[in-house]
Amino acid sequence: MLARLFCWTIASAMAAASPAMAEDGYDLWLRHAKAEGSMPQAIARHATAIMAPGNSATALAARDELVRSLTKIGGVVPALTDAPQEGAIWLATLASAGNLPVKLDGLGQEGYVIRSLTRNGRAMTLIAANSDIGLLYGTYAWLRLAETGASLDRLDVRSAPRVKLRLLNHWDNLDGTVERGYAGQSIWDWWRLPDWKGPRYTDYARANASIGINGTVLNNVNAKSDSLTAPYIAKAAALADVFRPYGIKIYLSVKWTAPMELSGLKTADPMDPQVAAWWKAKANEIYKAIPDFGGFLVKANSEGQPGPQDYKRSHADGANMLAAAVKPHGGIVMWRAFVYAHDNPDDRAKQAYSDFKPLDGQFADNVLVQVKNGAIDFQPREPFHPLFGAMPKTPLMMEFQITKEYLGQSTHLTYLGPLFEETLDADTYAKGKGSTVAKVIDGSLEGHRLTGIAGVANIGVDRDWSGSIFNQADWYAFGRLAWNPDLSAEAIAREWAAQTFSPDPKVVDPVVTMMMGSREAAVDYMTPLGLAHLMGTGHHYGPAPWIADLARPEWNPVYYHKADMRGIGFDRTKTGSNAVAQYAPPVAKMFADPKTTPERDLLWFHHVAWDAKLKSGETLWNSLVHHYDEGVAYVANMQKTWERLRPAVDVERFNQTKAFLGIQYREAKWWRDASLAYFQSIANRPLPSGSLPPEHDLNWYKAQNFPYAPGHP
Ligand code: GCW
Repeated sequence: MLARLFCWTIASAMAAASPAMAEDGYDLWLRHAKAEGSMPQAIARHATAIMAPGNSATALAARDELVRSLTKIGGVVPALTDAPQEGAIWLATLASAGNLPVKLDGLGQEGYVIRSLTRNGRAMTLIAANSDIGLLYGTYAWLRLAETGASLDRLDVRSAPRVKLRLLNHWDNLDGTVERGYAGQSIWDWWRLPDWKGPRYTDYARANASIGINGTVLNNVNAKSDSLTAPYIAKAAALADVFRPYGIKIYLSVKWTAPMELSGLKTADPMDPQVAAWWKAKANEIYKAIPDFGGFLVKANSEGQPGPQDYKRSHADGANMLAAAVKPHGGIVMWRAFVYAHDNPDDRAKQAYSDFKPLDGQFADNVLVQVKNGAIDFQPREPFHPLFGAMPKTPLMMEFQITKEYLGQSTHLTYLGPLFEETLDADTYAKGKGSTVAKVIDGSLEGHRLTGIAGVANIGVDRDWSGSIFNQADWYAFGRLAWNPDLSAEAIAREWAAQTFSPDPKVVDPVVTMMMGSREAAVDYMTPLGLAHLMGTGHHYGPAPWIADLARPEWNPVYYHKADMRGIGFDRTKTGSNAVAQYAPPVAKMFADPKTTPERDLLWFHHVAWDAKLKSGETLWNSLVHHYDEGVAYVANMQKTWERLRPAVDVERFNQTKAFLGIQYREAKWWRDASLAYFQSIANRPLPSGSLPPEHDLNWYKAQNFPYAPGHP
């Protein structure tokens, strides 16, 4: 014990002696700024010492995290103790403590209890769990409470994750590029792995564990077979070793034709015994190197990727063959439902449902079907995907996009918490009122035990990890909602802002206000009233609603907005594609009628006349223009709010956000002006009074060209 204490004292003294680190965002929400006002005393009173008898790598990580953070917050190194002490934090599992004064039933392996109690006459805080990983999660939860200004006197918290698999999906390529990545190159240094395991990997694991993320898919769903070769398995194993103490398992995306590409098999037909044997052997090889390997993620028969349908087999045939290979090892398969075929003329929004709904009940018990939040593709707003609630016998895994392909890429401040929340709260009515998407995902609606949620990561080698300080909030919000889908986006924003900037309400309140309306603002300046998919080709940067000449109809923005002399919008009712019929009857009925369709989804489901009157009494055309105006005005307001925060935020992070808000303002205006220039050329109506004409004519906007926009594969 003394030796341990000694090491920590030296390490912390060195940390304290080093010059203050630049506020470059590297520390994320684990920044642990020196507490101000009465907070340091309040925290110190409840953290006089740490009693942490466990000695697994995970238990030590929990203890070290406490020492590290408390040292930074209070400037004093907390002592380690073996005996109860007034004000100590006691980290205990049943195994490490012998017996515990709290009940841990129902918490599973990952849940925790935080309880203020008295031990041998001493007031202490117990963090207890059934396993060491629960202790680590409890430790982060206590720190979160402490740093967001919660009272630490009478704590009585019980928490367990509602969703079993809480995963990041990295769209990282083996050459270091990141598909739809706006935060620099991949953090996986494949070239120097497995020998060099830089410190960033541990910090990545810490950040994820602090918000409860317990798995990561290392490579792009547009996968290369090479990631399944022996050298790459060894590299993945090295990462798994770093992540293991933090409760994070690794998974790999696989390319369907890997057996042909790597071993010269003549086919990848899932019913071919040789193919099945190849995958079994491959799974055995992986599990030998990574005994707790999580499993496979598959994008098949989607956007040019090969898959079982190439052999006239179904998605279920394909998924089940892979599932059999990982099953003996406890692995799972996540099979993506993001499909739309080049030879299917039906509404793109209907195709995933049409393909997958008939397969309900056919998937093996270790398969999850991974469904994007909406039926098209991570747009600023989409109604919830009709598959949610429609496949009761299959565990459906949510796929959100944390990286902001369609919401302003790296620079726009568009907090995604409200988007995630809106989808999770949506009512599918699959089993009557209250059958929310959250209940589909957490398994409670149909009694599924295998449950999952994935977020496409926004992480790269940028010092701030996510391309901007505010993008970190999207990663944070994803993790927090994955743990508990009922948390509110606003509460999460408050936590994040307090830890990232300062718990002072004078900072938190305006920051949260900016964040909470920011996604709606992006909807307004990009695709208001249910419009979608109007961005530039390929790189998806900026507006291009006029594009009409791409080979596949559903690649063209005009396919989605269908603006003509009469009006605008995609008729998905009976008179159109009838996509509404894919929803449960009460939802279908609501979406079938423009009067009962929420205005925010209006043009997603209906082609509406330019002069139709909306609820506000305005015509559709005028309302459209006003939404564009409001979106731009919101960004201008964020700029003002941020300027007022100058005295409260360090220079480096203040300046980055200020510069990015400047870019956002320019681009919001560009989206508005270009879209209105184009739609006005079709609608032929004047702008309502008070709305300024676009800065340039339509041809100017059409001539913009961005060959080097980032993130484009
Ligand atoms: O959103 C689209 C992206 C592609 C992506 C695809 C998918 C990984 O533009 O870059 O490919 O979705 O989710 O498979």
